[in-house]
Amino acid sequence: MAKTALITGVTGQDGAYLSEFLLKKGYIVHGLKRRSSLFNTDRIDHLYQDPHLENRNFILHYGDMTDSTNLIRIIQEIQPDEIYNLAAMSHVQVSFETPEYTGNADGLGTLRVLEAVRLLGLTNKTRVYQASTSELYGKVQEVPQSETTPFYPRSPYAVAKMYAYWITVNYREAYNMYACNGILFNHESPVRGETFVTRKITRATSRIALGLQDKLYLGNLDAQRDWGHAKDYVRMMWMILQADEPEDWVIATGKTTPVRDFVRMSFAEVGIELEFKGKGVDEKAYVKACNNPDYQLEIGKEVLAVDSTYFRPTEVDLLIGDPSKAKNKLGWVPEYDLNGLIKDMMQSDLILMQKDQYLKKGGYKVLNYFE
Ligand code: NDP
Ligand code: GDR
Repeated sequence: MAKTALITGVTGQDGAYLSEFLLKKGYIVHGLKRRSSLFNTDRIDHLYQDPHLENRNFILHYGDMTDSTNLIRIIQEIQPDEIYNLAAMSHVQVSFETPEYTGNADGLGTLRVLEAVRLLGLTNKTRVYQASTSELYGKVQEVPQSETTPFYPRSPYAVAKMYAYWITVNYREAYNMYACNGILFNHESPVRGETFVTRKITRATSRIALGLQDKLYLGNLDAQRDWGHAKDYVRMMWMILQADEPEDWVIATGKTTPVRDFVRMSFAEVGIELEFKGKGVDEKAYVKACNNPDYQLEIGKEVLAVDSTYFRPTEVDLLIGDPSKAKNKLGWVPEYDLNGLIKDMMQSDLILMQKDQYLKKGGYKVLNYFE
């Protein structure tokens, strides 16, 4: 019999990759999507199945993490073998602007899922994966960060996720539920949200190379992140729920890179060498060499400036994960390294931006993206 999974946050980066992965494994996949005034299913449109068809294996339900009646009804209807709780207001900076909502959706939302499983008598059937995060480590206590490193969350997002982490542990211990935290470090892809730093960089690099944008504005260039590819990380979500015992797991590459070097590597991918000058808010980057004849960038052109509006009230300076436990016990071997990730993102964004270039050449107005 095919297994049934429910993915909350199915329209997000990880939801889309995980749906593809589980469908390939023969699962029946149900996804929770929010009502929005415009279509919000871009990332999963290739998986869409006509609701009038019988025997569908990819089924979407309207829902919201802030509405327990809705979560209880859907879980009762589906009786899932596995729940992947990926839905969250996931932007750290935005969480400073919407702290209460973030606490409700990311923190209490997790409780609502766990409690629905318990109330419906599914504790022996349904396994729950909770999307925990390296943001829990926050202010550096120890490097590299492992399953035993103390938490010190530094944003309303991270504090909400800390509640979600511990309520997952508590339901496991109190009710003998199979509930696990995957403490995932940053993972990116061509469908990463456009306002996260990596995608902001690969989009802007493509636009600058193609003459569609002059400059990229960023915040803290010194922050260091352990970046992996989302495709590798969703495979681990599944493996975590297949383990004999429910446990918590760090998933990371074990390497860290400053934001500045991510910029440098993205530009290098299209043959543009950068020179960084200045410090702090006065730091800028200029074209040092342009080795690709397709791009007409002047040497010395300023392509990056720091804008302090992107600084956060409290920052997480350094994340570097120790994935030894997942490597040894689950056989975690990522396929992508940082170069491979950047190549994948740049290739995809160049193609996307070439469409804008054709429009511009045809006399149509193309928008600038600065956020
Ligand atoms: P995204 O922001 O791309 O996706 C988040 C998903 O949650 C979207 O489908 C979004 O819907 C949905 N969502 C947000 N709020 C609600 C709500 N109130 N009710 C229902 N659905 C909601 O995140 P990622 O895919 O990158 O991340 C997946 C999960 O993993 C998140 O919980 C994130 O916090 C966590 N995480 C992510 C990491 C990363 O590096 N990507 C690392 C560690 C943890 P909509 O599309 O309508 O906005
Ligand atoms: P993060 O990702 O906060 O680590 O959370 P993000 O890409 O937003 O920031 C990474 C680092 O880059 C610095 N930065 C900027 N960030 C953004 N977004 N925009 C900028 O212009 C910019 N300039 C510099 C940030 O200050 C930060 O240090 C992500 C999310 O996916 C979370 O949901 C997840 O839990 C963690 O990763 C692990």
